[in-house]
Amino acid sequence: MKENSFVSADDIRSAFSAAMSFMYRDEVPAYGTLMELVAKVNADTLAADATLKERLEATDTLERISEERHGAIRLGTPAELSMMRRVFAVMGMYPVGYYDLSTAGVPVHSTAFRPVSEVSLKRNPFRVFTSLLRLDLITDETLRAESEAILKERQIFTPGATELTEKAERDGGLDKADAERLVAEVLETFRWHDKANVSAAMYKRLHDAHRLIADVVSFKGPHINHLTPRTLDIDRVQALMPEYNIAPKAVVEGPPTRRSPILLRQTSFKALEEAVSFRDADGGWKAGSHTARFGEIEQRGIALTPKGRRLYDRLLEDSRKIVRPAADGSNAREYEAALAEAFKGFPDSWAEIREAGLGYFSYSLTDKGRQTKLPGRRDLETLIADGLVQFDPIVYEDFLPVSAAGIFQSNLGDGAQQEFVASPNQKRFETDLGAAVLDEFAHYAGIEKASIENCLKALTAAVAAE
Ligand code: OOG
Ligand code: NI
Repeated sequence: MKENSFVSADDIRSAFSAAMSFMYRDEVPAYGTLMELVAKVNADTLAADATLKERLEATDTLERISEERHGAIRLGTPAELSMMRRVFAVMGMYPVGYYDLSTAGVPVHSTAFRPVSEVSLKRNPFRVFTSLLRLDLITDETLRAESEAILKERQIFTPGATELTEKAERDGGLDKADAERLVAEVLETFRWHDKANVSAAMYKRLHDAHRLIADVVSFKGPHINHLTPRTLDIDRVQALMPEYNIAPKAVVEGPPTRRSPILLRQTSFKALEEAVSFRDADGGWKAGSHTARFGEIEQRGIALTPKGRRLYDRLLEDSRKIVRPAADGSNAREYEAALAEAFKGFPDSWAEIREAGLGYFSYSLTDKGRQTKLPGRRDLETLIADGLVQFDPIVYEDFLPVSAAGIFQSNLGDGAQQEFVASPNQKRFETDLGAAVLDEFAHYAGIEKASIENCLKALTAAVAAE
Protein backbone atom coordinates (compact mmCIF):
# COMPACT_ATOMS: atom_id res chain seq x y z
CA MET A 1 0.00 0.00 0.00
CA LYS A 2 1.30 3.45 -0.90
CA GLU A 3 1.70 5.67 2.10
CA ASN A 4 -0.09 8.62 0.55
CA SER A 5 -3.35 6.70 0.32
CA PHE A 6 -3.57 6.66 4.14
CA VAL A 7 -6.13 8.81 5.89
CA SER A 8 -4.49 11.14 8.43
CA ALA A 9 -4.85 10.26 12.11
CA ASP A 10 -6.43 13.71 12.61
CA ASP A 11 -9.16 12.86 10.12
CA ILE A 12 -9.86 9.55 11.81
CA ARG A 13 -10.14 11.30 15.19
CA SER A 14 -12.48 13.88 13.68
CA ALA A 15 -14.73 11.20 12.23
CA PHE A 16 -14.64 9.34 15.53
CA SER A 17 -15.63 12.36 17.65
CA ALA A 18 -18.47 13.17 15.25
CA ALA A 19 -19.71 9.58 15.44
CA MET A 20 -19.51 9.62 19.25
CA SER A 21 -21.45 12.88 19.39
CA PHE A 22 -24.15 11.47 17.16
CA MET A 23 -24.43 8.26 19.16
CA TYR A 24 -24.49 10.03 22.52
CA ARG A 25 -27.17 12.52 21.51
CA ASP A 26 -29.26 9.60 20.43
CA GLU A 27 -28.60 7.64 23.64
CA VAL A 28 -28.94 10.58 26.04
CA PRO A 29 -31.49 13.13 24.72
CA ALA A 30 -30.71 15.56 27.58
CA TYR A 31 -27.23 15.82 26.10
CA GLY A 32 -28.74 16.98 22.80
CA THR A 33 -30.60 19.68 24.75
CA LEU A 34 -27.33 20.78 26.39
CA MET A 35 -25.70 21.00 22.95
CA GLU A 36 -28.53 23.27 21.75
CA LEU A 37 -28.16 25.49 24.80
CA VAL A 38 -24.40 25.72 24.32
CA ALA A 39 -24.78 26.60 20.64
CA LYS A 40 -27.26 29.33 21.53
CA VAL A 41 -25.10 30.85 24.29
CA ASN A 42 -22.04 30.72 22.05
CA ALA A 43 -23.93 32.49 19.25
CA ASP A 44 -25.21 35.16 21.69
CA THR A 45 -21.72 35.68 23.12
CA LEU A 46 -20.22 36.11 19.65
CA ALA A 47 -22.97 38.51 18.59
CA ALA A 48 -22.15 40.67 21.60
CA ASP A 49 -18.38 40.53 21.21
CA ALA A 50 -17.05 41.41 17.76
CA THR A 51 -13.40 41.21 18.87
CA LEU A 52 -13.82 37.66 20.14
CA LYS A 53 -15.53 36.71 16.89
CA GLU A 54 -12.69 38.15 14.84
CA ARG A 55 -10.08 36.36 16.90
CA LEU A 56 -11.85 33.04 16.51
CA GLU A 57 -12.26 33.62 12.79
CA ALA A 58 -8.56 34.41 12.50
CA THR A 59 -7.56 31.25 14.32
CA ASP A 60 -9.92 29.30 12.13
CA THR A 61 -11.90 27.74 14.95
CA LEU A 62 -15.22 29.55 14.66
CA GLU A 63 -17.00 26.84 12.75
CA ARG A 64 -16.27 24.13 15.27
CA ILE A 65 -16.80 26.31 18.30
CA SER A 66 -19.61 24.28 19.86
CA GLU A 67 -18.22 20.83 19.05
CA GLU A 68 -17.10 18.34 21.67
CA ARG A 69 -13.71 18.86 23.24
CA HIS A 70 -13.62 15.76 25.39
CA GLY A 71 -15.34 12.64 26.70
CA ALA A 72 -14.59 10.17 29.49
CA ILE A 73 -14.47 6.43 30.07
CA ARG A 74 -13.59 4.16 32.98
CA LEU A 75 -11.72 0.93 32.26
CA GLY A 76 -11.46 -2.22 34.33
CA THR A 77 -8.15 -3.92 33.56
CA PRO A 78 -4.56 -3.20 32.52
CA ALA A 79 -5.14 -5.14 29.29
CA GLU A 80 -8.07 -2.87 28.43
CA LEU A 81 -5.98 0.21 29.14
CA SER A 82 -3.04 -0.82 27.00
CA MET A 83 -5.25 -1.82 24.08
CA MET A 84 -7.13 1.47 24.41
CA ARG A 85 -3.79 3.26 24.10
CA ARG A 86 -3.06 1.46 20.84
CA VAL A 87 -6.51 2.23 19.42
CA PHE A 88 -6.30 5.92 20.33
CA ALA A 89 -2.80 6.14 18.82
CA VAL A 90 -4.32 5.30 15.42
CA MET A 91 -6.48 8.40 15.93
CA GLY A 92 -3.52 10.58 16.89
CA MET A 93 -4.32 10.60 20.61
CA TYR A 94 -1.53 10.07 23.12
CA PRO A 95 -1.53 9.76 26.91
CA VAL A 96 -0.75 13.09 28.58
CA GLY A 97 -0.59 13.57 32.34
CA TYR A 98 -1.23 11.32 35.33
CA TYR A 99 -4.15 12.00 37.66
CA ASP A 100 -4.48 10.31 41.02
CA LEU A 101 -8.07 10.53 42.17
CA SER A 102 -7.79 8.25 45.20
CA THR A 103 -7.23 11.25 47.46
CA ALA A 104 -10.57 12.63 46.32
CA GLY A 105 -12.44 9.47 47.25
CA VAL A 106 -12.59 7.92 43.78
CA PRO A 107 -10.78 4.58 43.36
CA VAL A 108 -9.24 5.29 39.95
CA HIS A 109 -6.16 6.81 38.39
CA SER A 110 -6.27 8.39 34.98
CA THR A 111 -4.66 9.98 31.96
CA ALA A 112 -5.99 11.99 29.04
CA PHE A 113 -5.53 10.65 25.51
CA ARG A 114 -5.25 13.69 23.33
CA PRO A 115 -3.74 15.21 20.20
CA VAL A 116 -0.45 16.87 21.08
CA SER A 117 0.72 19.08 18.22
CA GLU A 118 -0.77 22.49 17.58
CA VAL A 119 -1.86 21.50 14.07
CA SER A 120 -3.65 18.40 15.36
CA LEU A 121 -5.33 20.27 18.22
CA LYS A 122 -6.60 22.84 15.77
CA ARG A 123 -7.86 20.26 13.32
CA ASN A 124 -9.81 18.48 16.04
CA PRO A 125 -9.04 18.77 19.77
CA PHE A 126 -11.10 15.77 20.89
CA ARG A 127 -9.62 13.92 23.87
CA VAL A 128 -10.75 11.17 26.20
CA PHE A 129 -10.21 11.32 29.96
CA THR A 130 -9.49 7.67 30.66
CA SER A 131 -9.60 6.15 34.12
CA LEU A 132 -8.48 2.75 35.30
CA LEU A 133 -10.33 1.19 38.22
CA ARG A 134 -8.05 0.48 41.17
CA LEU A 135 -9.19 -2.76 42.64
CA ASP A 136 -6.15 -2.58 44.94
CA LEU A 137 -8.04 0.09 46.88
CA ILE A 138 -10.95 -2.24 47.60
CA THR A 139 -10.52 -3.62 51.08
CA ASP A 140 -12.98 -6.51 50.72
CA GLU A 141 -10.72 -9.23 49.29
CA THR A 142 -13.52 -11.55 48.21
CA LEU A 143 -15.23 -8.77 46.32
CA ARG A 144 -11.93 -7.77 44.75
CA ALA A 145 -11.32 -11.31 43.50
CA GLU A 146 -14.88 -11.62 42.19
CA SER A 147 -14.59 -8.28 40.38
CA GLU A 148 -11.33 -9.36 38.78
CA ALA A 149 -12.90 -12.60 37.60
CA ILE A 150 -15.89 -10.78 36.07
CA LEU A 151 -13.68 -8.24 34.31
CA LYS A 152 -11.40 -10.94 32.97
CA GLU A 153 -14.29 -12.50 31.09
CA ARG A 154 -15.34 -9.45 29.16
CA GLN A 155 -13.99 -8.36 25.79
CA ILE A 156 -14.55 -4.64 25.25
CA PHE A 157 -13.08 -4.46 21.74
CA THR A 158 -14.68 -6.01 18.69
CA PRO A 159 -12.49 -8.38 16.63
CA GLY A 160 -12.68 -5.79 13.83
CA ALA A 161 -11.32 -3.00 16.07
CA THR A 162 -8.42 -5.17 17.16
CA GLU A 163 -7.64 -6.35 13.65
CA LEU A 164 -7.70 -2.83 12.17
CA THR A 165 -5.57 -1.40 14.98
CA GLU A 166 -2.97 -4.09 14.35
CA LYS A 167 -3.14 -3.39 10.63
CA ALA A 168 -2.59 0.34 11.21
CA GLU A 169 0.39 -0.41 13.44
CA ARG A 170 1.85 -2.79 10.87
CA ASP A 171 1.33 -0.62 7.78
CA GLY A 172 1.73 2.80 9.40
CA GLY A 173 -1.83 3.92 8.66
CA LEU A 174 -5.25 3.01 7.23
CA ASP A 175 -6.89 3.75 3.90
CA LYS A 176 -10.28 5.41 3.72
CA ALA A 177 -12.42 2.27 3.80
CA ASP A 178 -10.46 0.79 6.72
CA ALA A 179 -10.53 4.09 8.60
CA GLU A 180 -14.30 4.26 8.28
CA ARG A 181 -14.59 0.69 9.46
CA LEU A 182 -12.30 1.35 12.41
CA VAL A 183 -14.46 4.27 13.56
CA ALA A 184 -17.59 2.11 13.38
CA GLU A 185 -15.92 -0.79 15.21
CA VAL A 186 -14.39 1.37 17.96
CA LEU A 187 -17.73 3.09 18.52
CA GLU A 188 -19.03 -0.28 19.76
CA THR A 189 -16.65 -0.14 22.73
CA PHE A 190 -18.30 3.07 23.95
CA ARG A 191 -21.90 2.03 23.45
CA TRP A 192 -24.35 1.77 26.33
CA HIS A 193 -25.49 -1.70 27.35
CA ASP A 194 -28.71 -1.79 29.29
CA LYS A 195 -28.29 -5.46 30.13
CA ALA A 196 -25.84 -5.86 32.98
CA ASN A 197 -23.16 -8.52 33.17
CA VAL A 198 -24.06 -9.38 36.74
CA SER A 199 -27.00 -10.23 38.98
CA ALA A 200 -28.87 -7.57 40.93
CA ALA A 201 -27.37 -8.95 44.15
CA MET A 202 -23.83 -8.68 42.79
CA TYR A 203 -24.54 -5.18 41.48
CA LYS A 204 -25.68 -4.17 44.96
CA ARG A 205 -22.52 -5.52 46.58
CA LEU A 206 -20.34 -3.69 44.07
CA HIS A 207 -22.41 -0.55 44.49
CA ASP A 208 -22.13 -0.71 48.27
CA ALA A 209 -18.35 -0.94 47.97
CA HIS A 210 -18.31 2.14 45.69
CA ARG A 211 -20.72 3.31 43.00
CA LEU A 212 -17.87 3.61 40.58
CA ILE A 213 -16.90 -0.03 41.01
CA ALA A 214 -20.46 -1.02 40.10
CA ASP A 215 -20.30 1.22 37.04
CA VAL A 216 -17.13 -0.41 35.74
CA VAL A 217 -17.58 -4.05 36.71
CA SER A 218 -21.30 -4.58 36.02
CA PHE A 219 -21.34 -3.86 32.31
CA LYS A 220 -20.07 -5.31 29.06
CA GLY A 221 -18.06 -2.26 28.14
CA PRO A 222 -16.82 1.18 29.21
CA HIS A 223 -19.81 3.19 27.99
CA ILE A 224 -18.88 6.80 27.29
CA ASN A 225 -20.11 8.54 30.46
CA HIS A 226 -20.12 12.11 29.16
CA LEU A 227 -19.15 14.34 26.28
CA THR A 228 -18.13 17.95 26.70
CA PRO A 229 -18.55 20.79 24.22
CA ARG A 230 -16.77 24.10 24.64
CA THR A 231 -18.72 27.13 25.77
CA LEU A 232 -17.74 30.78 25.49
CA ASP A 233 -19.73 31.64 28.64
CA ILE A 234 -19.89 28.87 31.20
CA ASP A 235 -21.64 30.97 33.86
CA ARG A 236 -24.47 31.70 31.45
CA VAL A 237 -24.96 28.04 30.47
CA GLN A 238 -24.89 27.04 34.14
CA ALA A 239 -27.57 29.64 34.90
CA LEU A 240 -29.77 28.66 31.95
CA MET A 241 -29.71 24.87 32.43
CA PRO A 242 -32.81 24.73 34.68
CA GLU A 243 -34.81 26.67 32.08
CA TYR A 244 -33.99 23.87 29.67
CA ASN A 245 -35.10 21.25 32.17
CA ILE A 246 -31.63 19.97 32.91
CA ALA A 247 -30.27 19.94 36.45
CA PRO A 248 -26.80 21.48 36.76
CA LYS A 249 -24.30 20.27 39.33
CA ALA A 250 -24.05 22.58 42.33
CA VAL A 251 -21.05 24.72 41.31
CA VAL A 252 -18.70 25.33 38.41
CA GLU A 253 -15.40 23.52 39.06
CA GLY A 254 -12.04 25.25 38.76
CA PRO A 255 -11.06 28.92 38.99
CA PRO A 256 -13.64 31.71 39.32
CA THR A 257 -14.79 33.98 36.49
CA ARG A 258 -11.85 36.20 35.51
CA ARG A 259 -10.80 38.75 32.90
CA SER A 260 -7.77 36.62 31.99
CA PRO A 261 -9.01 33.03 32.23
CA ILE A 262 -6.66 30.43 33.67
CA LEU A 263 -6.67 26.62 33.33
CA LEU A 264 -10.09 25.08 32.99
CA ARG A 265 -13.62 25.71 34.22
CA GLN A 266 -16.18 22.90 33.99
CA THR A 267 -19.70 22.07 34.98
CA SER A 268 -22.15 19.31 34.13
CA PHE A 269 -25.74 18.26 34.40
CA LYS A 270 -26.32 15.54 36.91
CA ALA A 271 -26.21 11.95 35.77
CA LEU A 272 -29.54 10.42 34.89
CA GLU A 273 -31.10 7.36 36.47
CA GLU A 274 -31.49 4.90 33.62
CA ALA A 275 -33.32 1.61 33.31
CA VAL A 276 -31.07 -1.46 33.16
CA SER A 277 -31.74 -5.12 33.75
CA PHE A 278 -29.80 -7.70 35.71
CA ARG A 279 -29.44 -11.44 35.22
CA ASP A 280 -31.64 -13.51 37.47
CA ALA A 281 -31.05 -17.07 38.66
CA ASP A 282 -33.12 -18.74 35.92
CA GLY A 283 -31.58 -17.01 32.93
CA GLY A 284 -34.12 -14.19 32.73
CA TRP A 285 -33.79 -10.45 33.34
CA LYS A 286 -34.75 -8.41 36.34
CA ALA A 287 -35.50 -4.67 35.99
CA GLY A 288 -33.35 -2.15 37.87
CA SER A 289 -31.61 1.16 37.36
CA HIS A 290 -28.13 2.65 37.10
CA THR A 291 -26.86 6.22 37.27
CA ALA A 292 -23.76 7.03 35.28
CA ARG A 293 -24.23 9.21 32.24
CA PHE A 294 -24.30 12.98 32.05
CA GLY A 295 -23.30 15.97 29.92
CA GLU A 296 -20.60 18.50 30.68
CA ILE A 297 -19.31 21.84 29.36
CA GLU A 298 -15.89 23.43 29.55
CA GLN A 299 -14.15 26.77 29.11
CA ARG A 300 -10.38 26.88 28.88
CA GLY A 301 -7.77 29.48 29.81
CA ILE A 302 -3.99 29.77 29.97
CA ALA A 303 -1.72 26.83 30.89
CA LEU A 304 0.08 27.54 34.16
CA THR A 305 3.72 26.89 35.02
CA PRO A 306 4.46 24.75 38.10
CA LYS A 307 4.74 28.02 40.05
CA GLY A 308 1.36 29.20 38.74
CA ARG A 309 -0.18 25.83 39.42
CA ARG A 310 1.06 25.83 43.01
CA LEU A 311 -0.54 29.25 43.49
CA TYR A 312 -3.78 28.01 41.90
CA ASP A 313 -3.85 24.93 44.13
CA ARG A 314 -3.18 26.97 47.24
CA LEU A 315 -5.86 29.56 46.51
CA LEU A 316 -8.40 26.86 45.70
CA GLU A 317 -7.59 25.15 48.97
CA ASP A 318 -7.84 28.47 50.83
CA SER A 319 -11.32 29.09 49.46
CA ARG A 320 -12.43 25.57 50.39
CA LYS A 321 -11.24 26.09 53.93
CA ILE A 322 -13.85 28.81 54.14
CA VAL A 323 -16.67 27.09 52.22
CA ARG A 324 -16.71 23.56 50.88
CA PRO A 325 -19.27 23.33 48.04
CA ALA A 326 -22.24 21.25 49.20
CA ALA A 327 -23.56 18.70 46.69
CA ASP A 328 -27.11 20.07 46.96
CA GLY A 329 -26.04 23.57 45.93
CA SER A 330 -27.29 25.13 49.18
CA ASN A 331 -24.08 27.16 49.64
CA ALA A 332 -23.21 27.75 45.98
CA ARG A 333 -23.32 31.57 46.39
CA GLU A 334 -21.07 31.54 49.45
CA TYR A 335 -18.66 29.20 47.68
CA GLU A 336 -18.47 31.46 44.63
CA ALA A 337 -17.83 34.49 46.84
CA ALA A 338 -15.08 32.70 48.79
CA LEU A 339 -13.49 31.53 45.55
CA ALA A 340 -13.53 35.01 44.03
CA GLU A 341 -12.06 36.44 47.21
CA ALA A 342 -9.24 33.87 47.39
CA PHE A 343 -8.32 34.39 43.73
CA LYS A 344 -7.69 38.08 44.27
CA GLY A 345 -4.27 36.65 45.04
CA PHE A 346 -3.81 35.59 41.40
CA PRO A 347 -2.83 38.41 38.99
CA ASP A 348 -5.50 39.04 36.40
CA SER A 349 -3.73 40.37 33.32
CA TRP A 350 -1.54 38.55 30.80
CA ALA A 351 1.33 40.96 31.40
CA GLU A 352 1.33 40.39 35.16
CA ILE A 353 0.89 36.64 34.81
CA ARG A 354 3.86 36.55 32.44
CA GLU A 355 6.06 38.77 34.56
CA ALA A 356 5.39 36.66 37.63
CA GLY A 357 6.25 33.48 35.70
CA LEU A 358 2.83 31.98 36.40
CA GLY A 359 1.73 31.04 32.88
CA TYR A 360 3.05 29.76 29.55
CA PHE A 361 3.06 32.07 26.54
CA SER A 362 3.64 31.73 22.85
CA TYR A 363 5.85 34.47 21.42
CA SER A 364 5.68 35.87 17.90
CA LEU A 365 7.03 38.84 15.93
CA THR A 366 4.97 42.00 15.71
CA ASP A 367 4.65 43.79 12.33
CA LYS A 368 7.55 45.97 13.41
CA GLY A 369 9.50 42.87 14.40
CA ARG A 370 8.99 41.34 10.98
CA GLN A 371 10.54 44.39 9.36
CA THR A 372 13.48 44.54 11.72
CA LYS A 373 16.95 43.10 11.31
CA LEU A 374 19.22 42.73 14.28
CA PRO A 375 22.98 42.26 14.18
CA GLY A 376 22.95 39.84 17.09
CA ARG A 377 20.78 38.20 19.69
CA ARG A 378 19.03 40.38 22.25
CA ASP A 379 17.25 39.24 25.28
CA LEU A 380 13.55 38.62 25.06
CA GLU A 381 12.47 41.31 27.52
CA THR A 382 14.24 44.02 25.51
CA LEU A 383 12.59 42.77 22.32
CA ILE A 384 9.17 42.95 23.97
CA ALA A 385 9.86 46.39 25.42
CA ASP A 386 10.96 47.57 21.95
CA GLY A 387 7.70 46.30 20.44
CA LEU A 388 9.36 43.67 18.23
CA VAL A 389 7.93 40.61 19.95
CA GLN A 390 4.42 39.98 21.30
CA PHE A 391 3.00 37.21 23.46
CA ASP A 392 -0.25 35.24 23.62
CA PRO A 393 -1.38 32.79 26.30
CA ILE A 394 -0.96 29.08 25.54
CA VAL A 395 -4.29 27.34 26.13
CA TYR A 396 -4.43 24.66 28.83
CA GLU A 397 -5.35 21.40 27.09
CA ASP A 398 -5.33 19.08 30.11
CA PHE A 399 -7.41 18.40 33.21
CA LEU A 400 -7.44 19.21 36.93
CA PRO A 401 -7.63 16.46 39.54
CA VAL A 402 -9.71 18.44 42.07
CA SER A 403 -12.18 19.42 39.34
CA ALA A 404 -12.28 15.90 37.93
CA ALA A 405 -13.05 14.59 41.41
CA GLY A 406 -15.86 17.14 41.71
CA ILE A 407 -17.27 16.00 38.37
CA PHE A 408 -16.99 12.33 39.40
CA GLN A 409 -18.58 12.97 42.80
CA SER A 410 -21.56 14.93 41.58
CA ASN A 411 -22.29 12.21 39.08
CA LEU A 412 -21.95 9.29 41.43
CA GLY A 413 -24.86 10.54 43.48
CA ASP A 414 -24.89 12.79 46.50
CA GLY A 415 -24.30 10.03 49.02
CA ALA A 416 -21.57 10.01 51.63
CA GLN A 417 -18.05 10.38 50.28
CA GLN A 418 -15.58 7.64 50.85
CA GLU A 419 -12.02 8.09 51.99
CA PHE A 420 -9.07 6.28 50.47
CA VAL A 421 -5.49 6.49 51.59
CA ALA A 422 -3.60 8.71 49.16
CA SER A 423 -1.64 6.35 46.98
CA PRO A 424 -0.57 7.79 43.65
CA ASN A 425 1.12 5.14 41.61
CA GLN A 426 2.19 6.55 38.27
CA LYS A 427 4.73 3.75 37.74
CA ARG A 428 2.05 1.12 38.06
CA PHE A 429 -0.26 3.06 35.79
CA GLU A 430 2.42 3.40 33.12
CA THR A 431 3.27 -0.29 33.35
CA ASP A 432 -0.40 -1.12 32.85
CA LEU A 433 -0.67 1.40 30.03
CA GLY A 434 2.42 -0.02 28.34
CA ALA A 435 3.92 3.46 27.86
CA ALA A 436 4.99 6.54 29.76
CA VAL A 437 2.58 9.47 29.91
CA LEU A 438 3.76 12.81 28.55
CA ASP A 439 4.60 15.38 31.22
CA GLU A 440 2.21 18.29 30.62
CA PHE A 441 4.47 20.97 32.10
CA ALA A 442 7.46 19.88 30.06
CA HIS A 443 5.25 19.90 26.99
CA TYR A 444 3.99 23.50 27.48
CA ALA A 445 7.48 24.66 28.37
CA GLY A 446 8.70 23.14 25.10
CA ILE A 447 6.10 25.01 23.06
CA GLU A 448 7.02 28.27 24.75
CA LYS A 449 10.73 27.75 24.25
CA ALA A 450 10.32 26.87 20.59
CA SER A 451 8.29 30.04 19.99
CA ILE A 452 11.04 32.18 21.56
CA GLU A 453 13.73 30.45 19.50
CA ASN A 454 11.71 31.08 16.34
CA CYS A 455 11.47 34.80 17.08
CA LEU A 456 15.17 35.14 17.82
CA LYS A 457 16.11 33.18 14.73
CA ALA A 458 13.80 35.16 12.47
CA LEU A 459 15.14 38.48 13.81
CA THR A 460 18.76 37.60 13.18
CA ALA A 461 18.21 35.48 10.07
CA ALA A 462 17.05 38.66 8.32
CA VAL A 463 20.63 39.90 8.59
CA ALA A 464 22.23 36.66 7.51
CA ALA A 465 20.02 36.59 4.43
CA GLU A 466 21.10 40.04 3.30
C1 OOG B 1 -14.31 11.52 34.49
C2 OOG B 1 -14.39 12.80 35.26
C3 OOG B 1 -13.26 13.71 34.85
C4 OOG B 1 -13.24 15.94 33.69
O1 OOG B 1 -13.70 16.65 32.78
O2 OOG B 1 -12.55 16.40 34.62
C5 OOG B 1 -13.56 14.52 33.66
C6 OOG B 1 -15.39 10.53 34.83
O3 OOG B 1 -16.39 10.88 35.47
O4 OOG B 1 -15.22 9.39 34.38
O5 OOG B 1 -14.06 14.11 32.66
NI1 NI C 1 -15.15 15.69 31.69
